[in-house]
Amino acid sequence: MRFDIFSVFPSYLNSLQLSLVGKANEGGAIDVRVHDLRDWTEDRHRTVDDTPVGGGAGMVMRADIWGKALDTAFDADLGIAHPRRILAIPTPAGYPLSQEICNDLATGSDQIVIACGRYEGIDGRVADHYANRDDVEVFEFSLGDYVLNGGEVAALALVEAVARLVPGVIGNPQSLVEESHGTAGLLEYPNYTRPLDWRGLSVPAILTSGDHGRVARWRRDEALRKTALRRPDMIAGLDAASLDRRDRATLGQHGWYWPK
Ligand code: 6GU
Repeated sequence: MRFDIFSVFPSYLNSLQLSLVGKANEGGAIDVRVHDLRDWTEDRHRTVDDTPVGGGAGMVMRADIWGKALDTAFDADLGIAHPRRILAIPTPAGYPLSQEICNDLATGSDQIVIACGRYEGIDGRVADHYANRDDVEVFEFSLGDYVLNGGEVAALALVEAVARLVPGVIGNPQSLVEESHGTAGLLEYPNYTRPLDWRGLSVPAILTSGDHGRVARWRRDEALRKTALRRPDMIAGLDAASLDRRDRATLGQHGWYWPK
Protein backbone atom coordinates (compact mmCIF):
# COMPACT_ATOMS: atom_id res chain seq x y z
CA MET A 1 0.00 0.00 0.00
CA ARG A 2 1.37 3.37 -1.01
CA PHE A 3 0.33 6.67 0.59
CA ASP A 4 1.15 10.03 -1.08
CA ILE A 5 0.27 13.00 1.13
CA PHE A 6 0.32 16.55 -0.25
CA SER A 7 0.35 19.52 2.15
CA VAL A 8 1.65 23.08 2.49
CA PHE A 9 2.80 22.00 5.98
CA PRO A 10 4.64 18.73 5.23
CA SER A 11 6.39 18.76 8.63
CA TYR A 12 2.94 18.45 10.21
CA LEU A 13 3.13 14.83 8.99
CA ASN A 14 6.50 14.03 10.60
CA SER A 15 4.76 11.88 13.23
CA LEU A 16 4.10 9.28 10.51
CA GLN A 17 7.75 8.29 11.10
CA LEU A 18 6.86 7.13 14.64
CA SER A 19 5.34 4.00 16.16
CA LEU A 20 3.52 1.35 14.14
CA VAL A 21 3.15 3.40 10.94
CA GLY A 22 6.82 4.46 11.03
CA LYS A 23 7.98 0.87 11.53
CA ALA A 24 5.67 -0.47 8.81
CA ASN A 25 7.11 2.17 6.46
CA GLU A 26 10.71 1.24 7.34
CA GLY A 27 9.90 -2.47 6.98
CA GLY A 28 8.29 -1.98 3.57
CA ALA A 29 4.75 -3.19 4.41
CA ILE A 30 3.58 0.32 3.48
CA ASP A 31 5.25 3.14 1.51
CA VAL A 32 4.47 6.62 2.92
CA ARG A 33 5.56 9.68 0.94
CA VAL A 34 4.93 13.28 2.03
CA HIS A 35 5.11 16.12 -0.52
CA ASP A 36 5.22 19.92 -0.18
CA LEU A 37 2.48 21.33 -2.43
CA ARG A 38 4.58 24.49 -2.95
CA ASP A 39 7.10 22.41 -4.94
CA TRP A 40 4.58 22.68 -7.82
CA THR A 41 4.32 26.49 -7.75
CA GLU A 42 6.21 28.61 -10.27
CA ASP A 43 6.06 32.14 -8.84
CA ARG A 44 8.52 33.80 -6.47
CA HIS A 45 6.04 33.72 -3.57
CA ARG A 46 5.16 30.03 -4.13
CA THR A 47 1.44 30.95 -4.16
CA VAL A 48 -1.08 28.11 -3.81
CA ASP A 49 -4.32 30.07 -3.27
CA ASP A 50 -6.47 32.86 -4.67
CA THR A 51 -9.69 34.69 -3.77
CA PRO A 52 -13.04 32.87 -4.17
CA VAL A 53 -14.84 33.45 -7.48
CA GLY A 54 -18.21 35.00 -6.67
CA GLY A 55 -16.87 36.64 -3.54
CA GLY A 56 -16.78 35.67 0.09
CA ALA A 57 -14.32 35.29 2.92
CA GLY A 58 -10.99 33.49 2.86
CA MET A 59 -8.90 31.97 0.10
CA VAL A 60 -9.36 28.92 -2.14
CA MET A 61 -6.53 26.57 -3.16
CA ARG A 62 -5.81 26.70 -6.90
CA ALA A 63 -6.81 23.79 -9.16
CA ASP A 64 -3.81 24.30 -11.48
CA ILE A 65 -1.25 23.82 -8.68
CA TRP A 66 -3.11 20.83 -7.24
CA GLY A 67 -3.46 19.25 -10.69
CA LYS A 68 0.29 19.37 -11.40
CA ALA A 69 1.09 17.96 -7.95
CA LEU A 70 -1.49 15.15 -7.94
CA ASP A 71 -0.69 14.08 -11.53
CA THR A 72 2.84 13.15 -10.40
CA ALA A 73 1.41 10.76 -7.79
CA PHE A 74 -1.13 9.19 -10.16
CA ASP A 75 1.55 8.83 -12.86
CA ALA A 76 3.70 6.74 -10.49
CA ASP A 77 4.30 3.16 -11.63
CA LEU A 78 3.14 0.93 -8.77
CA GLY A 79 4.27 -2.25 -10.48
CA ILE A 80 0.66 -3.53 -10.62
CA ALA A 81 -1.29 -4.03 -13.87
CA HIS A 82 -4.48 -2.16 -12.94
CA PRO A 83 -3.88 -0.55 -9.55
CA ARG A 84 -6.84 0.76 -7.53
CA ARG A 85 -5.94 4.38 -6.84
CA ILE A 86 -7.86 6.60 -4.37
CA LEU A 87 -7.83 10.39 -4.11
CA ALA A 88 -8.83 11.11 -0.49
CA ILE A 89 -9.74 14.74 0.25
CA PRO A 90 -10.27 15.69 3.90
CA THR A 91 -13.13 18.16 4.31
CA PRO A 92 -15.77 18.80 6.99
CA ALA A 93 -18.25 18.49 4.08
CA GLY A 94 -17.14 14.91 3.31
CA TYR A 95 -18.66 11.47 3.82
CA PRO A 96 -18.14 10.27 7.42
CA LEU A 97 -15.02 8.06 7.65
CA SER A 98 -15.79 4.63 9.14
CA GLN A 99 -14.01 1.43 10.15
CA GLU A 100 -15.76 -0.36 7.26
CA ILE A 101 -14.34 2.14 4.75
CA CYS A 102 -10.87 1.91 6.30
CA ASN A 103 -11.01 -1.88 6.02
CA ASP A 104 -12.03 -1.67 2.37
CA LEU A 105 -9.21 0.79 1.61
CA ALA A 106 -6.61 -1.31 3.47
CA THR A 107 -7.48 -4.59 1.77
CA GLY A 108 -8.77 -3.39 -1.61
CA SER A 109 -6.70 -0.40 -2.75
CA ASP A 110 -3.08 0.01 -3.87
CA GLN A 111 -2.50 3.77 -3.52
CA ILE A 112 -4.14 6.44 -1.38
CA VAL A 113 -3.28 10.01 -2.40
CA ILE A 114 -4.32 12.54 0.26
CA ALA A 115 -4.81 16.21 -0.73
CA CYS A 116 -4.67 18.30 2.45
CA GLY A 117 -6.46 21.60 1.95
CA ARG A 118 -6.05 24.72 4.05
CA TYR A 119 -7.97 28.02 4.00
CA GLU A 120 -11.52 27.65 2.58
CA GLY A 121 -10.60 24.40 0.82
CA ILE A 122 -9.59 23.26 -2.66
CA ASP A 123 -11.17 24.46 -5.95
CA GLY A 124 -14.09 22.08 -6.49
CA ARG A 125 -12.92 21.16 -9.99
CA VAL A 126 -10.01 19.14 -8.56
CA ALA A 127 -12.37 16.51 -7.10
CA ASP A 128 -14.49 16.60 -10.29
CA HIS A 129 -11.47 16.19 -12.59
CA TYR A 130 -10.06 13.14 -10.83
CA ALA A 131 -13.54 11.61 -10.41
CA ASN A 132 -13.76 11.75 -14.23
CA ARG A 133 -10.56 9.68 -14.60
CA ASP A 134 -11.43 6.01 -14.84
CA ASP A 135 -8.27 4.94 -12.96
CA VAL A 136 -8.97 7.08 -9.84
CA GLU A 137 -11.76 7.02 -7.21
CA VAL A 138 -12.36 10.25 -5.30
CA PHE A 139 -13.29 10.02 -1.62
CA GLU A 140 -14.06 13.29 0.17
CA PHE A 141 -14.15 12.37 3.87
CA SER A 142 -14.84 13.94 7.25
CA LEU A 143 -13.73 12.90 10.75
CA GLY A 144 -16.86 14.28 12.41
CA ASP A 145 -19.01 17.32 12.94
CA TYR A 146 -16.44 19.92 13.93
CA VAL A 147 -14.10 22.11 11.88
CA LEU A 148 -10.32 21.73 11.67
CA ASN A 149 -8.06 24.38 10.15
CA GLY A 150 -6.76 22.00 7.50
CA GLY A 151 -6.69 18.41 6.32
CA GLU A 152 -3.39 17.37 7.94
CA VAL A 153 -4.85 15.99 11.18
CA ALA A 154 -7.47 14.09 9.16
CA ALA A 155 -4.71 12.71 6.88
CA LEU A 156 -2.85 11.42 9.96
CA ALA A 157 -6.07 9.78 11.17
CA LEU A 158 -6.75 8.16 7.79
CA VAL A 159 -3.21 6.80 7.37
CA GLU A 160 -3.13 5.39 10.90
CA ALA A 161 -6.62 3.85 10.69
CA VAL A 162 -5.91 2.25 7.28
CA ALA A 163 -2.25 1.26 7.75
CA ARG A 164 -2.96 -0.89 10.83
CA LEU A 165 -5.42 -2.92 8.73
CA VAL A 166 -3.02 -3.53 5.82
CA PRO A 167 -2.13 -7.23 5.82
CA GLY A 168 1.33 -7.71 7.35
CA VAL A 169 1.46 -4.43 9.30
CA ILE A 170 0.26 -5.78 12.66
CA GLY A 171 2.41 -8.69 13.82
CA ASN A 172 -0.42 -10.58 15.53
CA PRO A 173 -3.61 -10.22 13.42
CA GLN A 174 -5.51 -11.93 16.30
CA SER A 175 -5.51 -8.52 18.01
CA LEU A 176 -7.62 -7.19 15.12
CA VAL A 177 -10.07 -10.09 15.51
CA GLU A 178 -10.34 -9.58 19.29
CA GLU A 179 -11.00 -5.88 18.76
CA SER A 180 -14.50 -6.70 17.55
CA HIS A 181 -14.92 -10.17 19.07
CA GLY A 182 -18.25 -10.55 20.88
CA THR A 183 -18.91 -6.82 20.87
CA ALA A 184 -19.09 -6.04 17.13
CA GLY A 185 -21.08 -2.87 16.53
CA LEU A 186 -20.71 -1.75 20.18
CA LEU A 187 -18.34 0.52 22.05
CA GLU A 188 -15.48 -1.25 23.85
CA TYR A 189 -15.95 -2.40 27.48
CA PRO A 190 -13.47 -1.02 30.05
CA ASN A 191 -10.14 -2.79 30.63
CA TYR A 192 -8.08 -2.95 33.83
CA THR A 193 -4.67 -4.14 34.99
CA ARG A 194 -2.77 -4.28 38.30
CA PRO A 195 -2.73 -2.88 40.93
CA LEU A 196 -6.17 -4.37 41.74
CA ASP A 197 -6.75 -1.55 44.25
CA TRP A 198 -5.78 1.98 43.24
CA ARG A 199 -6.75 5.17 45.06
CA GLY A 200 -9.69 3.41 46.66
CA LEU A 201 -10.94 2.00 43.34
CA SER A 202 -10.97 -1.79 42.87
CA VAL A 203 -11.06 -3.83 39.67
CA PRO A 204 -14.52 -5.49 39.31
CA ALA A 205 -14.23 -8.80 41.22
CA ILE A 206 -15.81 -10.83 38.42
CA LEU A 207 -12.70 -10.21 36.28
CA THR A 208 -10.50 -12.05 38.81
CA SER A 209 -13.00 -14.94 39.22
CA GLY A 210 -11.43 -17.08 36.48
CA ASP A 211 -14.93 -17.79 35.10
CA HIS A 212 -14.42 -16.97 31.41
CA GLY A 213 -18.13 -17.26 30.58
CA ARG A 214 -19.15 -14.78 33.29
CA VAL A 215 -16.27 -12.44 32.31
CA ALA A 216 -17.44 -12.45 28.68
CA ARG A 217 -21.04 -11.78 29.74
CA TRP A 218 -20.01 -8.92 32.07
CA ARG A 219 -17.94 -7.33 29.30
CA ARG A 220 -20.81 -7.56 26.83
CA ASP A 221 -23.20 -5.97 29.34
CA GLU A 222 -20.73 -3.13 29.96
CA ALA A 223 -20.37 -2.62 26.20
CA LEU A 224 -24.16 -2.57 25.79
CA ARG A 225 -24.65 -0.08 28.66
CA LYS A 226 -21.90 2.26 27.50
CA THR A 227 -23.18 2.18 23.92
CA ALA A 228 -26.80 2.79 24.99
CA LEU A 229 -25.70 5.83 27.02
CA ARG A 230 -23.18 7.38 24.60
CA ARG A 231 -24.24 6.18 21.14
CA PRO A 232 -27.97 5.44 20.94
CA ASP A 233 -27.59 5.66 17.14
CA MET A 234 -25.44 2.50 17.29
CA ILE A 235 -28.04 0.64 19.39
CA ALA A 236 -30.75 1.66 16.91
CA GLY A 237 -28.57 0.20 14.12
CA LEU A 238 -28.15 -3.23 15.75
CA ASP A 239 -29.67 -6.27 14.09
CA ALA A 240 -32.31 -7.47 16.58
CA ALA A 241 -31.49 -11.08 15.61
CA SER A 242 -27.95 -10.55 17.03
CA LEU A 243 -29.35 -9.85 20.52
CA ASP A 244 -29.92 -12.65 23.04
CA ARG A 245 -32.40 -12.47 25.95
CA ARG A 246 -29.76 -11.11 28.32
CA ASP A 247 -28.77 -8.41 25.78
CA ARG A 248 -32.41 -7.35 25.51
CA ALA A 249 -32.76 -7.32 29.30
CA THR A 250 -29.63 -5.16 29.72
CA LEU A 251 -30.76 -2.74 27.02
CA GLY A 252 -34.29 -2.79 28.51
CA GLN A 253 -32.79 -1.13 31.62
CA HIS A 254 -31.88 1.76 29.29
CA GLY A 255 -35.35 2.03 27.73
CA TRP A 256 -34.75 -0.11 24.62
CA TYR A 257 -37.29 -2.72 23.51
CA TRP A 258 -37.54 -5.04 20.50
CA PRO A 259 -40.89 -6.71 19.79
CA LYS A 260 -40.65 -10.48 19.27
CL1 6GU B 1 -11.54 15.74 7.17
N1 6GU B 1 -11.14 18.34 7.47
C1 6GU B 1 -11.34 19.51 8.09
N2 6GU B 1 -10.72 20.60 7.64
N3 6GU B 1 -12.13 19.65 9.15
C2 6GU B 1 -12.73 18.53 9.58
C3 6GU B 1 -12.56 17.29 9.00
C4 6GU B 1 -11.75 17.23 7.92
N4 6GU B 1 -13.30 16.38 9.65
C5 6GU B 1 -13.88 17.05 10.63
N5 6GU B 1 -13.56 18.34 10.58
